[in-house]
Amino acid sequence: MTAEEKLKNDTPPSRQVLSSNMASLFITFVAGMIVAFVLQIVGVVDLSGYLDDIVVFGNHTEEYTVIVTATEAWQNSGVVLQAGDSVEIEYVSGEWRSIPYESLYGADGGNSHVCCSASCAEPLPCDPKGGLVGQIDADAPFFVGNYLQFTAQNDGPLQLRMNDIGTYDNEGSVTVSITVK
Ligand SMILES: [Ca+2]
Repeated sequence: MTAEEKLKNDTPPSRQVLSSNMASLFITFVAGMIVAFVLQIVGVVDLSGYLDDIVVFGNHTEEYTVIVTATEAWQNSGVVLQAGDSVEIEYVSGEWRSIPYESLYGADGGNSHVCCSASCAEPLPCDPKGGLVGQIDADAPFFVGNYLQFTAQNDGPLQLRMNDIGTYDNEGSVTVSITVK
């Protein structure tokens, strides 16, 4: 009898079963993590931009809480809209700024610079650089600020960002609530 066989014989059956179940659970857990990771890599789900508090009500109203960071360009909110959806985006909390040393402000952009000339590269040059802007898929961007209600004109993922191109020197983040009916 090898040492391994002896160990197995010496181990009570109940412990062998427990050990087997634990191994199955662990393998299932690891497999689940791998699937979630792969889905994130291929863009089927975006786990980075939003919290896990998605609530679905009986009347098909969905609420999402999303964090938008100042230092990244367009961020997938994780909310996929369909044409005809009634959408509300509301600033909840958080502060950010589009350049160092200016005062922090919320999603309305405070008194941040408005560029508004032919050379400007912001998504919406005639709105404050520090304001929250949105976009469905790669369509025309729109200003969100502290609150926006609109009807989606086309299908696609809702994307959000600060209305600033030079994101490298930005700071902070804002949290918004998104309601889709
Ligand atoms: Ca900036």
